[in-house]
Formats: sequence, structure tokens, C-alpha cells
Amino acid sequence: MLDKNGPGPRDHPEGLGLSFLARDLVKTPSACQHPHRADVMKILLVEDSYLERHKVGAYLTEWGLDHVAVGSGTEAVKLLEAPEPPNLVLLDWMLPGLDGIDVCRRIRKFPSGGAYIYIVMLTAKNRKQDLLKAMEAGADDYLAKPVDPSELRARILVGKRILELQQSLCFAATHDFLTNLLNRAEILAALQREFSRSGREDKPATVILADIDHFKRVNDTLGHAAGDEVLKEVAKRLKSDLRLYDVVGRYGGEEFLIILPGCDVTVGARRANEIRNLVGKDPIQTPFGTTSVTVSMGVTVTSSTRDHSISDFLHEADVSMYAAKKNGRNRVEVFSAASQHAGFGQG
Ligand code: GH3
Ligand code: MG
Ligand code: MG
Ligand code: MG
Repeated sequence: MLDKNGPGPRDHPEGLGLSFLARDLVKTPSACQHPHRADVMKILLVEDSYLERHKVGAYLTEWGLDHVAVGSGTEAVKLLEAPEPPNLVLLDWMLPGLDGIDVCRRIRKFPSGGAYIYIVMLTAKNRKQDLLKAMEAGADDYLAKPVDPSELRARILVGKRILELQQSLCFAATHDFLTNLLNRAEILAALQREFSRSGREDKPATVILADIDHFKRVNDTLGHAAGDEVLKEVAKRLKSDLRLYDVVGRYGGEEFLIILPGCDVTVGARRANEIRNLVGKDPIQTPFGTTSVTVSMGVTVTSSTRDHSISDFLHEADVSMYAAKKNGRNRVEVFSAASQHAGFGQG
């Protein structure tokens, strides 16, 4: 257990807090991770009484639950506003400074788009009007103190189930069902975010539009089901060459959009060519037969000095991708404002 407030050197808030925050620095492109791969539940215990915090923390440790503990509402809000926050909060009502109700209200005002935070209020108060107040402030459940371990465990089980359900729904709403890549709306949202960020920080981002060559032939010769398998494998290969902050999504039927933050046009074109090579290198085996596919790619780069919107960059990537088709397929073309296109041939 990470107790950020307990006494003694092992419980020093900075030391223990750091490892938690360092782990949180690993960002994901979307708030919704694949439900099977995600750490479904991370618990935050907010309790100002050291004895109570220690007691509840000991239960959580005994049940093998990933958790961190703090002793004030202010610390809780700070942790919840950091990247990859805990998603189930056991929240004491009476706290110094920000109390449990204040924390609830703050959590519910967080910008939408983050993962849902499930709140269980822990309190000695048990009058009906208090319950209503907690629920109105945004609490999902309520547990009377002193905490009974069986009741606590039951409440946590319900919370876990709700969080799993929420994550499945969130993943389904933001990802393509066939390839598990980001869907069109999400990759466009990621492009918008990256475009704003690259403008703010004055750093380029490479945008790549990749289209499978002669994909219709795969469907025509091996069947639509084989085509689906090929799309899944191409998606896997596209993803396998990306860094932590790169994003890829299914833009259309057999078209994919890749965003490489921080890559200028030279690096972006080189990386596009590496990805292109990787996709076409090995044949793809499907239960319906083996085939090989290649991709044509159009590359452009965002820049704060050009008066462009994201649809302009998408248009540039599209124009370049069509130039790659025209120039023989299985190649990368880079958009250039001066000549419209500069070639980046087969490798
Ligand atoms: P080009 O090299 O010019 O891109 O040729 P192409 O055959 O890839 O392009 P075209 O636009 O003629 O055909 C795209 C094909 O992709 C047609 C469509 O049936 C197929 N397709 C789109 N989405 C899916 C899908 O989800 N599954 C399968 N199996 N096929 C799909
Ligand atoms: Mg208290
Ligand atoms: Mg196409
Ligand atoms: Mg195609």
C-alpha cells in the first residue's frame, strides 16, 4: 500500500508518492484502454484518521488491490487530476480543508473524456438526508463507518463491475471493432489535439495516410473474411513500429491514419518508409489462404507557421497518397507546397 501520510521514513509522502506518479507518466492515446489489457481498478483511499486509513489500507492490501492513500481532500484532488488517476475512490466525508462532498463535486466537474471515477463515500453519518447529499454531490455508493470488511469488499466488487462495464463501452465507442485501432472519430480527435499541441509548442507532427494497394483483389480472390484477417494483420504491423506517443487509427475501409508527434518531414518520411516496408515484408496467412499486401502512403507535416486547419493537412496527406498510387503504389510520397509532391521511392 502507498500511504502518503503515515508516519515513519518508509511512509514519507514524497518518496512513495513519486513511484506512483512516475508510473502515471506512461500516457495512453485514449482514455479508454482495451478492457482485457487495462488495470481495471486503481483505488484511492482518502481518510484523515491515521488509524482508520491504516485499517482500511490493510484490508485492501490483504485482498491484493492496487491502491494509494492520502489524508486530505486537497491531496486527493491533486492525485485525481494527474495523468492516469485512480478510478475508484474510498472517500471519507469529514476531512480537513476540502471535505468529502467538496471532493465529490470537484471530481464530477473534471472535463469529460477522462475515465469514469467511481466514488464510495465513507462516513459515520447515516441519516437519510446526508445520503441524498452525498449522492447529489456525485457519490456512487455509501459505506457507514466503522467500516465492516465484508461490506467494503462488496462495495468494491460493485464498483469494479461498473468500471469494467464503463471501460468496455468506452473502448467500443472509440475503437474500430475489427482492428481494435482508434476509430475514425477518435483518430481525427487525436489529430486535432496533436495539431493544437504542435502549434502551442512549435513542434512539428507528421501525418501519414496509408492505403492498402489493390485490396479489392484480396476480397475477390480469397473472400471478404480473408480480407478482414488481412486488415487485422496490417493494423497489427502498423502498430508494432510505433512509439508510445504515436497514434494510429482506421480512417476508412482499408485506409489508416498515423500521427507521429515531434517528427519533422525528413524523419516522418523515413519512418513512413520503414512502416511501409514492415507491412509488405512478410506474407499474411489467413485461414482462407496466404497473401501479400503493400501500402501506399501520403505524408505531410503540421506546422504552426502555415495557416492551416486539420482538414488542410488531411487533404495534403490524401493528395500525396494518390500521387503514390499514381506513381506505382507500394511507395511513400511527401507533400511539398512548392512542387506539390516530392518523391520518396520504393526501398
Ligand atoms: P487501390 O490500390 O487503388 O487502393 O485499390 P483498392 O482495391 O485497394 O481500392 P478500392 O477502393 O477499389 O477498394 C477498396 C476495397 O476495400 C473495397 C472494399 O470492399 C474493401 N473493404 C473496405 N472495408 C473492408 C472491410 O472491412 N473488410 C473487407 N474485407 N474489405 C473491405
Ligand atoms: Mg475524517
Ligand atoms: Mg482506399
Ligand atoms: Mg486501396
